[in-house]
Amino acid sequence: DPYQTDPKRDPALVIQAAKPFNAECPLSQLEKQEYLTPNPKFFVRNHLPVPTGDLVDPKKYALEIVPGEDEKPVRLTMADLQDEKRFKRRKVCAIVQCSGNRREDQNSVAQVEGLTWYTGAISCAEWEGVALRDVLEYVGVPSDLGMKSELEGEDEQLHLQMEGMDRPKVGEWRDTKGFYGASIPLAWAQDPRRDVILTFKMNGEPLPADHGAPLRCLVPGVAGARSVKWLSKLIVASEESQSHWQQNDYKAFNNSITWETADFTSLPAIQDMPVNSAISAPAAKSLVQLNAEGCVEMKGWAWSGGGRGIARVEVSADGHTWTEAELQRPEGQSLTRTWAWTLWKANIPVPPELQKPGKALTLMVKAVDANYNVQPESIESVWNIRGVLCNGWHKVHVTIQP
Ligand code: MTE
Ligand code: MO
Repeated sequence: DPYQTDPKRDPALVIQAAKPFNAECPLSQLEKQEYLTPNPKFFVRNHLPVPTGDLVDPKKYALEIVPGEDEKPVRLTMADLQDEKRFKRRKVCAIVQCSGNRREDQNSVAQVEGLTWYTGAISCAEWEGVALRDVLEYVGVPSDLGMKSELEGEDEQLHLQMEGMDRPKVGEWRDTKGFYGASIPLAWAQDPRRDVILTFKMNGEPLPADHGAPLRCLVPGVAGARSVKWLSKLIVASEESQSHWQQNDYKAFNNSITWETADFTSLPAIQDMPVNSAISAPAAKSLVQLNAEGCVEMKGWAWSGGGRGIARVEVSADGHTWTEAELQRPEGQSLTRTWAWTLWKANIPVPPELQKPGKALTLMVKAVDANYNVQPESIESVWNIRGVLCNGWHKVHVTIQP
């Protein structure tokens, strides 16, 4: 059993698959509205067994960096990376969200393929490490190389490929290149505004095994899949990562495409994520109490990719009249460069005709990001075979306390 060496996990995590281990942040944690998710409650998305042994031993670990085609690889040890005279320490408060978060809502339209995530394939932490751009510059990659390559057009665009140490067995269906891999445009990897970091600390503690120890590349604002854990290699390349997860997964088709008609080469890999939000309290199917003003208290999170902050969060009990929620925005992050989530709460007035014990209520939320992108009303309109990027209005069905 290749999973027997996996780390011990907090029993409060909501397990969606045991081998490989996949579990969401529990609603009991989300409804507390703690800005930083404690490490043991942070959701886990693993495609393979957690690597063990010398490979991940910080004393023996080395990151291999290939600064360009036909260039000699450079190796940096943990001591090199943690040498503060060489690399300035950076801290970034950022969300990781799986592209499949809220997939369960798509299943309610028609069954999709993938883990049945509810609303908890998202968590937020403070990541500490060194800037990827500093490390790339140190190994000789000119700091404007990525940007210049983009200005020359699509064919010339350079990419930063990342490889993990978790490896599928040879011959398994995911054995495209023999490792978990992903890539981002090199221009983003080098852009100081994008805050991409090589991280070895999470919420002030050493990076836990499940989240990529000893070293992870944390890419804020994009699909979780691009934040490669157990990082072994970085490559500056003229093409994207050819891994299964960059090429043949994590793409969102139109809702009439089937597995038979899907052409994965026709769409870009998911990177910056769309605006999304969800209700953390009250829980679905729960009994709710009205307060003296005839309102129900609602709480939740909102987030958008690409650094776009949240402009507005609205809640409703009828889908026609909307009440604005009170926002707890990430401290110190501008609305044009926000990587963390916006937590919200609201007292939502219940229509008088529904203010009766035993009445069924549907509570809903939608968020608007700083670019005025808004969540679509229907789940069906964004439904896709892989169940990714589910960002229709989030709804919970509850009953007024009899
Ligand atoms: N990196 C490696 N090496 N192996 C993986 O399976 N899963 C990715 C990403 N990085 C993965 C990985 C996916 S799909 C997601 S959503 C995030 O890690 C989850 O990060 P977390 O487990 O720290 O929450
Ligand atoms: Mo993911």
